[in-house]
Amino acid sequence: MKRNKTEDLRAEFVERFGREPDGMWAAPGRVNLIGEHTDYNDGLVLPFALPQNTLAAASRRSDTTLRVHSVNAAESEEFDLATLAPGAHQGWSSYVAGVFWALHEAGYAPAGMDIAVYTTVPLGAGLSSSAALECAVACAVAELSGHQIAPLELATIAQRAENEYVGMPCGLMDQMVSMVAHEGYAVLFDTRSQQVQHVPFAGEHAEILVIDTKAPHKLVDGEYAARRSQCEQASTELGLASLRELNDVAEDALDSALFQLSDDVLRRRVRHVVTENQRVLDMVEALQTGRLDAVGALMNASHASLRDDYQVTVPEVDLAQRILVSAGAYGARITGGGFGGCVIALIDAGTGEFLQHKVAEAYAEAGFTAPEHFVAVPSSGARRVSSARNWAGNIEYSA
Ligand code: GAF
Repeated sequence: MKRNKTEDLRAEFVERFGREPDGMWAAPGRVNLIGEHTDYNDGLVLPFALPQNTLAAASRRSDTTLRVHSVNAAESEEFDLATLAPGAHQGWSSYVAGVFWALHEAGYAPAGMDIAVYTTVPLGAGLSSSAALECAVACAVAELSGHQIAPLELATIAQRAENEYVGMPCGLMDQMVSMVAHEGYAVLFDTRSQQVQHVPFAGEHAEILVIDTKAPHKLVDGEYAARRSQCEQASTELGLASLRELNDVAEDALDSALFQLSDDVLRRRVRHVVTENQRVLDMVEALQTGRLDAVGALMNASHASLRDDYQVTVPEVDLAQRILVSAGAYGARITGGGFGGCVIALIDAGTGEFLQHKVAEAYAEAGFTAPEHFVAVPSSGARRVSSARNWAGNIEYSA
């Protein structure tokens, strides 16, 4: 029988916990095509799910103990569900425990559980490995505890785990795309109305190349929180419920808002958020009409805005973006929260190796760590990948 990662995780689960898992769930990481730092401003985002995902194998227990094992970290932890408290501990297991805590806070009683997790989402690369972990665990725990929870609510519970238990004030984009994505589609998510539209992504001629810059992630959480509070301060100064309101009114509303603001940093942040929301809408239209040049131009404009106004790029990221565009990509931009992480580029299918080679050359010349790369294919959201009755047979599972 050919082994694959689900079978490996099952074997690891059996070795750790001495019994079969009741089931296994998968939830993906993501790239964001456009709409960056808009999700905590009631704005628009357009991510798609990666084929790389986190698997959670789980079995229900009859007590209130939570035992978790991470294959990637080669570590195990044990908690009593009755004593979970935000901020009590850190590291990968806080994302797992946080989901139990947030489910409880939302009025759902999670059962005690044995869980083993394994991920193929690159860690710390801005591809949303945290949300993938939260969502895989949330699906497992909800189902095994006997709760039917709609994807939007489960995504919100996962976000609450990250916001309040882990202490990272993220928006809802990453959890939402991880829960609801469809293969071949990007997810247009309006974080204000909470409406989702599935937008077909590209065709056979174009693809998304992901360059993992390997730039050391420094100050990520602190700088992210600072951006978020600057946006809140700007909204307060402008008397708005959120910056999204500036997209609802006449075009010159942005100019007059910028004029009213007290300092230049706030002006830059607001200009980024408002123009980025418009770029999301323009991107959807460009995709729907197959105008790859227009898609590329919007990616470049988003990158410039994130570099100059939102100030979340680093030299490795800017270099990769420049090289990709000058070597033939339609457009390129940083994806995710920033301060390192990945750059994505819209490219002609089959040109990825050539383009990544150009970036690697430039990195070597600049003395940067060698980057990694892959072509991202829009993939499915969270799902159960196996059922208990499959475990005994010679069935191959795929995640
Ligand atoms: C991180 C956050 F988790 C998201 O909510 C989003 O704000 C993103 O940064 C920036 O667009 O991935």
